[in-house]
Amino acid sequence: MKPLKIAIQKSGRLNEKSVELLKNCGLNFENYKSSLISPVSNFPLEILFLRDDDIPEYVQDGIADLGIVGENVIQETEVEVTYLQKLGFGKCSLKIAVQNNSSIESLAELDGKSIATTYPVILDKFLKSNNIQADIRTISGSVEISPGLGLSDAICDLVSTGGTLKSNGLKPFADVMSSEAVLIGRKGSENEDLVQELIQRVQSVLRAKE
Ligand code: PRT
Ligand code: ZN
Repeated sequence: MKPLKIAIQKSGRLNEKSVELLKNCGLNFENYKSSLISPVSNFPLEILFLRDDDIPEYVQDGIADLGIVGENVIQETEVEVTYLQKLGFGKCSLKIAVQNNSSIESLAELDGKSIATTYPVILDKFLKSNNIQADIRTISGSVEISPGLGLSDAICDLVSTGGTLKSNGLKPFADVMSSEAVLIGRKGSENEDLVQELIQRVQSVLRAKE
């Protein structure tokens, strides 16, 4: 039987919890930092270690059957995947924030302003649904320093503790989306029985934690 493949983050905020979840499902595998693919010895499954941004497309295109990734990444990449299970870790929210001394206090006041973000797709939809015309400046990181450098009037970025906003003199004022890690799959997977068995194991691990 062809083994299933599950894609998880190679390193970063979701890696450790994803590995822990799979181990708690009773899956035996080596977790070498150097390997990109790890076979599971007691279940027909291979684990692919990837950049999180690539996971939704790998699942959509059938290179992986399942994936663990933040909802924010799925929404931003606009792929066709199936949400199978929320996983309860990696919780954060995508927020719009401005400098503490900014005069901008409401969503409507963003009209005509510039917003720096690494999430242009999600932000664009949010602004359109609120009838706001703002200039989205897509950058690849360190979004928080953008207003201080005079590069934008506001930012749109992920927030968990709020510490990063605070230490950069920023205050959040609008929630764009909330996110957590989710298990994703694809309709019409060749190996539906194995997929179902894995989902059930994940769900019983989550139930045991409640
Ligand atoms: O290398 P790779 O591309 O795989 O990883 P990455 O650097 O793109 O992502 P990573 O590891 O930073 O985050 C992976 C996922 O974790 C994200 O896609 C979210 O779903 C989730 N997550 C949860 C977060 C945060 N919390 C979070 N706080 N992702 C990023 N942050 C950043 C945020 O961008 C900001 O810079 O942390 C900072 C704010 O944190 P606080 O605690 O100061 O508010
Ligand atoms: Zn990434």
